[in-house]
Amino acid sequence: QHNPHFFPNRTGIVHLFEWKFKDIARECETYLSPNGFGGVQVSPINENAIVFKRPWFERYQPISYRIITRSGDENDFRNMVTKCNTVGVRVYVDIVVNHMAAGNGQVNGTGGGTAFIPDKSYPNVPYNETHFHETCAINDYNNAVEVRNCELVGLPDLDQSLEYVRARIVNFMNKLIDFGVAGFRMDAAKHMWPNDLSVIYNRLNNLSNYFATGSRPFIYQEVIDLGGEAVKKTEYISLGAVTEFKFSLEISRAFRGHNELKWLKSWGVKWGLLPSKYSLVFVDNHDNQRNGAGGSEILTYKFPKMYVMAVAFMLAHPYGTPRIMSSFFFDFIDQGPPANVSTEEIISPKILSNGTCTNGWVCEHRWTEIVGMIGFRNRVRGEAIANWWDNDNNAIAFCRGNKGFVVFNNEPDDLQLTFNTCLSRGNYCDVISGRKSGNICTGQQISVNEKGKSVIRIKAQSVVAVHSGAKI
Ligand code: QV4
Ligand code: CA
Repeated sequence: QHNPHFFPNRTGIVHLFEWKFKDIARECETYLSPNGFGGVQVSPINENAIVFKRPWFERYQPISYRIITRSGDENDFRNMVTKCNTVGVRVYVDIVVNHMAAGNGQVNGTGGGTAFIPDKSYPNVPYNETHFHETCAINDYNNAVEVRNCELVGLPDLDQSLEYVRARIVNFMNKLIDFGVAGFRMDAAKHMWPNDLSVIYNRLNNLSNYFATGSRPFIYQEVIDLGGEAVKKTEYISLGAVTEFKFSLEISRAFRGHNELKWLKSWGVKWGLLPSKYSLVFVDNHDNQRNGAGGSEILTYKFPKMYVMAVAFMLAHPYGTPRIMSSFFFDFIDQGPPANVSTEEIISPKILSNGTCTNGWVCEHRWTEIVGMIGFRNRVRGEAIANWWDNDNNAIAFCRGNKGFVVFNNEPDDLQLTFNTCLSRGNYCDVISGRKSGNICTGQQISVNEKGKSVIRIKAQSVVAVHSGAKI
């Protein structure tokens, strides 16, 4: 359950946060597939509580396991999964089964269902109070029993040791597998017992006929472990991959200038990160781009220069399975996705002629630098890091075999040097400042001589990346 099942020569999971299924289907066909992305993570797809002012976080408050949210209904979801698989892009679903919706009295759901919270009654599953742990709050993260059996921010806590609860979860997940999903993000995995998760995962079907016979779902579990708590990320790695929040924090610290880039020479397990195959990596996610888990250190779209460098490093380096955050613009933490003020329907991203998004959507995955590095990662797959260079401070460079070369300059001044690129003689397009278009570069062109050497100028706080797929 550690294999993401990407199609050959594809990589990266894009989290299309709060996107509608119809828009995701179109994005698979028109952008993600042609540009080599591996898959998409969708926001929770099951019926959720309608919360006043429609904050994004209402999607983490389940009312039932019927597929109906502001992203679309079951039919839209199925169509999307079929379309994305057909063009070689996998779908991963965010699964929220640690808890159900909170509230004071009756709560209404996005599919017309209701729940009565004081009785822990969710008739459209159905769950009643016998399916939950006793009410208690999580206050002490040094107490694993409390973390697993009490309530995360007051959300009624399901008891996954019960056969009835396990069966509801397994049936929901198996339905999605049969629709053709490739796997799952397990929300709040820290708050569930590894043994219960193990039973649930083992009862999941093999993947559908879009996959090799006998394929198991890819599972990546949300366990925030920055050290110092009772629950450890290593408790979950035999079950599936784990979201590596230490990666997010350390990479953000480095490219913010709070830790010299030269130290990245030993990036990986030596930094206390999980072994690569267990590690789902990202610069920011939908939580820590707002607050929490690393807080103010985390780089996001709001710091574009440093963010691009960090994402480029993540994609240039072979460690982990990378996930790209694709956000909507926000001014305050709870702000929901762009929506029509009267109908509250989510507004689709509009794509401009230069390929970027508008209508309130950031679409980091469409930034030239980020999509360019997806192409780089696909091209250098399987090639080791070679010829590490650094200036003993905040400029670093390395090759990936003889297929790719990348240099990062996080110094206050531009840098110009002769580098050994490991590449064969010829002209290459920098995939950060532009791309290869026919026989020209829309950005910087890099000439490599017969010795593999090239004089390269890298602006302050930027990256230059070339690979054999962008040779002209
Ligand atoms: C409020 C009070 C509580 C009180 C409760 C009583 O704050 O003290 O007990 O009312 O009813 C929202 C509100 C929160 C509110 C809660 C219940 O923000 O103030 O509690 O609803 O009404 C997201 C948001 C949460 C949000 C939640 C449910 O981040 O703010 O809570 O959705 O809508 C830890 C965990 C980790 C978790 C992370 C945020 O280990 O697992 O916190 N991350 C995942 C998701 C995250 C999501 C959840 C888990 C919950 O990535 O997005 O929380 O599904 O680190
Ligand atoms: Ca729990």
